[in-house]
Amino acid sequence: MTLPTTPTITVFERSPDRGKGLARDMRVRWALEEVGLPYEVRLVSFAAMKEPAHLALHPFGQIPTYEEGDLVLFESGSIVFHLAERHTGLLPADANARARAITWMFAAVNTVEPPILDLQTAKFQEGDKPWAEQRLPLVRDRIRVRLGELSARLARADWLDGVFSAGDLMMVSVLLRLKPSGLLDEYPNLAAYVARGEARPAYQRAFAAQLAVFTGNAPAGA
Ligand SMILES: N[C@@H](CCC(=O)N[C@@H](CS)C(=O)NCC(=O)O)C(=O)O
Repeated sequence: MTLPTTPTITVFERSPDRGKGLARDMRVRWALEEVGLPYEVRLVSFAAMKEPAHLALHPFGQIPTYEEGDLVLFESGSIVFHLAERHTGLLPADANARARAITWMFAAVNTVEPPILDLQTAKFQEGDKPWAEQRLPLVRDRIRVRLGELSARLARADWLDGVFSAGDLMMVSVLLRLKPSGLLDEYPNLAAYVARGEARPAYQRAFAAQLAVFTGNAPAGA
């Protein structure tokens, strides 16, 4: 009998968001908690992420990575998809519903996340440029376009396509990055959607685990 291998993920040794749960290991931790899979955590420094040992796992020198036996994955969306495919709880059994949930995963990282990342670039990497003040409102408006469209589609539903899925896990994770900006509050149904995601026990466990790395107060993994 082959015993299942406990997966190992890599996360920031020092969380730049001070444990707010915005780093992308949080999505992977959340997915692991949703499917009830124990995992181990390896902390990496910014310097170590750019060294050969980590670059062998992640060509772009980032976190998270995922190791399970001889399988190595990077890209949070791909890792969540891998977990959702191999365990129950994150993708519906019906083939069409499953395809739609996967579509929402792609929509989260490919359509909704890019303008949100632009805001972070505009604020933190380009905030001192002379044109930064002019660029920020444009970036915010591009986010509003996407939020307006998503808000219209979600309407009064709890989740994007019936039951909670990996599509919601990815979308909520992406939207959470907007919390400090206040933009989410302009769309009450999206703010409530994100709050529903955060209220899930699996999210809470994942959040506590990532916070513990920052505070040093509790076990880092599940
Ligand atoms: N598309 C990648 C993005 C990974 C990423 O940007 N990771 C950040 C942490 S959230 C990182 O490692 N930043 C440090 C760096 O890029 O040097 C994913 O979803 O996993």
